[in-house]
Amino acid sequence: MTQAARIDLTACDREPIHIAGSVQPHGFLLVLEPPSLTVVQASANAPVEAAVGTSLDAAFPHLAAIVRRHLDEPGPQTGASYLRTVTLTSDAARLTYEVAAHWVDGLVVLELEEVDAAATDLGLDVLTPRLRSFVERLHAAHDIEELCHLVAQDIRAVTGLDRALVYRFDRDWHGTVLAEDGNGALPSYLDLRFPASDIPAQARELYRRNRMRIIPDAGYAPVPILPAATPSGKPLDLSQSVLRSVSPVHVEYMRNMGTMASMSVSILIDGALWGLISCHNAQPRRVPLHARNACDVLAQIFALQLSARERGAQAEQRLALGQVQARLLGFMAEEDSFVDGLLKHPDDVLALVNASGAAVVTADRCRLMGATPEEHDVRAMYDWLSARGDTDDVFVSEALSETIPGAAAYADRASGLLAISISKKYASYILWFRPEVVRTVKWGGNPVKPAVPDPEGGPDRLHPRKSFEIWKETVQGRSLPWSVTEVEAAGDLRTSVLGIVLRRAEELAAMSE
Ligand code: BLA
Repeated sequence: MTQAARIDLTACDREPIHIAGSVQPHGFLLVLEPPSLTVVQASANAPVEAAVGTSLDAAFPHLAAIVRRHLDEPGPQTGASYLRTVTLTSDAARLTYEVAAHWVDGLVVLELEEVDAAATDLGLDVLTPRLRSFVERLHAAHDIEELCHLVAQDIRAVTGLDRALVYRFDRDWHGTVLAEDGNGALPSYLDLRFPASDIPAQARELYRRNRMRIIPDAGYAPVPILPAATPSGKPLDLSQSVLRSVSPVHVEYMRNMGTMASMSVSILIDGALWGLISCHNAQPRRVPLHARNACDVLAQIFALQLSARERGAQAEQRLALGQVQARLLGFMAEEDSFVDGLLKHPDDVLALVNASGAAVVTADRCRLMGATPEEHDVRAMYDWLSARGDTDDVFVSEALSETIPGAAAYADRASGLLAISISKKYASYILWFRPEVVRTVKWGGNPVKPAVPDPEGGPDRLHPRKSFEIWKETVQGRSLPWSVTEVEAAGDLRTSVLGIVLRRAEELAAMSE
């Protein structure tokens, strides 16, 4: 797919979005140098009282006292921490703000978002029962899809946005919408797949480090942070900022999608980005900071439940495959040649990795079980594997026709291959096969053209695609993927076989002494 795209998508990965140099206008930002809390940088929309060079104590003493109280407290590991709500009286107005703070290179970054008087406050009395009910429903959920659906519903209820999607990344960083909740104002994207380039690598890394991202109005004009450099001469790192200005490519993407506001919460499992809860509104709309914090808590509870379920499912499969493995060990021990132990129990050999065919191949013999390619094709596969010379690893492929010449001819029997080498000395393998599973993937727009070059010919400027019409792709020549546990089971069998062979060799040596 990527070969067909002639445009260079790595330009997307290179955009330094963490040093945007500006903020979105729904709040203002101050950079303070402790201990004096002198303003060293400010967004151009900050009140005049907090001009660069003044001390926060002189500008807003009440706010300065709040900040000082938090200076020594360790903040959260990721994101800015919400301090509290303050009312600031300046020459221009008397306004109430939600204040967030974080540290960057020894400086305190304060971000103040105006409180929308019309927004409902999510006090503890509202939040606690909601969280309790959420946790109870999560526990009762039957599967991961139901979990995803519940979190989409609750996040949408807390934010009041038009649509909430649970978006999971795959191994290639393409993403699929697993669950959705919406009020019908925006189209459904349920089950659609989106190409990896929609969320480039550095954006994903940023979302891993800062779980919350909000864009209240994709039609905004960025507000510069002045002066551009911190006192140490560097651009201000906005990775943990809540107001950070957005990549222009992404703002355009949102407008093309008909979404004027968005909020994304990252789902991390074991520190890695599993997916996003991505919410949208057709019209501009700001989700207040305290509601975003509530969403972050919901998302974290969801992530814990998710990882517990995924671990549970893995443990169950490990146990089941472990039992098959134990039986096979017994069968192999009963026979003079371990190969006979396997050949007499083809069902268990296949069940060990949920394969539909298998082969035990040595230099002079090729023995087949279940649905396999013809013997000469298996032999060609063996030749290909032995030519690789790598006998340590489990060889895994889910698209054999892309790897082994001529494999397309027997895709119906072997599109997936799992292979272990069972001798350190001679080329001998156990191979397992899985048939082709033809699938139709529905993409949200043509994945071959995820971006278009700048009509003006700008060097580094790309534009996102304009159409998100469903684009169907028929995927051929692929099997169902081998799971981590299945690959482990094959690896364990390899260890056992090598052990048996070694023991037999030692026994033989001892007998001949
Ligand atoms: C960011 N792209 C994003 C974000 C999402 C998507 C969710 C996070 C910001 C947000 O919450 O709005 C993509 N939005 C989606 C997807 C769906 C959705 C997949 O609704 C599907 C349902 N984008 C492009 C191209 C480039 C690009 C070609 O299409 C690069 C040239 C860039 N996307 C891009 C960048 C960001 C981004 C740079 C980071 C924006 C930022 O945080 O500054």
